[in-house]
Amino acid sequence: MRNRLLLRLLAIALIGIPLLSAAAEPISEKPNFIIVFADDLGYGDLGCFGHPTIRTPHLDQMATEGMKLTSFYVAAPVCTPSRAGLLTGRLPVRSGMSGGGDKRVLYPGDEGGLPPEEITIAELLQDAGYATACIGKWHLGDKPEYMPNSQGFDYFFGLPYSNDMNIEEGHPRHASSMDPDADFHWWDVPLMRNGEIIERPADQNTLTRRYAQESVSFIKEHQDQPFFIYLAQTMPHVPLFASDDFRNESSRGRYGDVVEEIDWCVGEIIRTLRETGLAENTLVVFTSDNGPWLRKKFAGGSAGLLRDGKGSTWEGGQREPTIAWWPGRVPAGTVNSGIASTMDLFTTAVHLAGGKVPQDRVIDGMNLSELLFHDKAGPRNLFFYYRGDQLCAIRKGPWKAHFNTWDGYSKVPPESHNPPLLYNLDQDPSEQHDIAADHPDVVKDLIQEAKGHLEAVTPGEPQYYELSPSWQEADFGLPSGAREVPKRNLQG
Ligand SMILES: [Ca+2]
Repeated sequence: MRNRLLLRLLAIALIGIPLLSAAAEPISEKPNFIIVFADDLGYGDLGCFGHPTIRTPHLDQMATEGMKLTSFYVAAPVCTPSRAGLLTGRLPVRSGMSGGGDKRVLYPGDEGGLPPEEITIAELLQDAGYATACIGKWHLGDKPEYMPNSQGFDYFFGLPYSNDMNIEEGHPRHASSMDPDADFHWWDVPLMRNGEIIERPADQNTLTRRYAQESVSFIKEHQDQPFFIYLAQTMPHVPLFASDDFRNESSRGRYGDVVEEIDWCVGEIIRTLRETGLAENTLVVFTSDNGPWLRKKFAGGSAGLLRDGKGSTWEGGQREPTIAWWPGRVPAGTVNSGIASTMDLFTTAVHLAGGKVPQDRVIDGMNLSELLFHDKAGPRNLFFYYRGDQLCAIRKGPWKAHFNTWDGYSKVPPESHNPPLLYNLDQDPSEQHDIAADHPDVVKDLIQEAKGHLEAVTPGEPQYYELSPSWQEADFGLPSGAREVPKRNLQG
């Protein structure tokens, strides 16, 4: 950083006085990017998003110094497709990473993974001269050709998949994952550094602390070049583990302990950015990969005022508590309700790094610079909600139409809606009052948008599931129950 600053000052001195006025213009050097991606954290689980007892002072401070985004969506309501969407800037259905039928996420040993021909944000930033690190949970294929080091990351430290996988015999999956006194030996999950397994089973009590240490080290080691850190926290996905300093400290129980340690981890990163003088040249975005896993009861989080949680295309499944921080660039203390998505982080980062998004494929991401740096509405007016490879709902401005509804993990069977349910999310963020009958023109418009979208989308070759039958039909069947809804799946 100091070298880069010196170079800039030297350049100004050599070229002459007229350029001095340009020094006040947006910084021309490449900013650093850090994306902190919690796992299964709900919209209502942070102090600054309204949780009454979970203490998140560092995230709250980030929000005070930066921006809260209150209509920020992930690309899918479960782990694998959500991650694919963020890293590729594309709806997961395009890369064959959406899930479908009964299979929503990848499992250890699966043949498929994020296809190498997909272009990740890390690959584009690597090409632009960035040092790139993936710290935390991957979950986009555990064969070497799909792992982070093959997808644009110079460095990887973390787990190849979820922390509740590879459960040992004799520990019933659902019950054991909710046990606040769970033993990490119950899950035979490997901890890896680049291609090597360095610990198995991973001592999950220490993961959040070690992710913080790894992030801090990476920042310090790469302060003289631009860097990108994708810090995908393992938790608060169950099972829940916290280190000694945080265990039994939160009145919210183990879930609170875990979120408070993640908050501490973010605080360590911010502190390091300040100490190294990099704060004014680093965009940090905190969000979550999907909503809270409500089925896990006390071990799952809260979507606050939003309906349902993980696994569902109700708002609680995909709208995430999001904070953007970049002192001097993201206006302090702002709250922006513009529609935005993790896929937009791809496009925004590539733009800020001086790169170009790929032209040979559809990119769903949009550049959020106006929203983030000028607190404007932003470019996105539409959002498509997929469950697996099925389009279930669409948002346009404040309006959201549901064609299929299906609670994330409940035993209530799925329902198709013709006409679709219609909600005004500005006035009814909890999706309680269907007003389709009062707004036939809006309903008609949203049906047209959905049809147009489906006609234009080409699903990628499925990587770990069978494509739903409706994709093979010429007419996608909206708006009706014609789109076949796969059977209930309680896995995550
Ligand atoms: Ca998740």
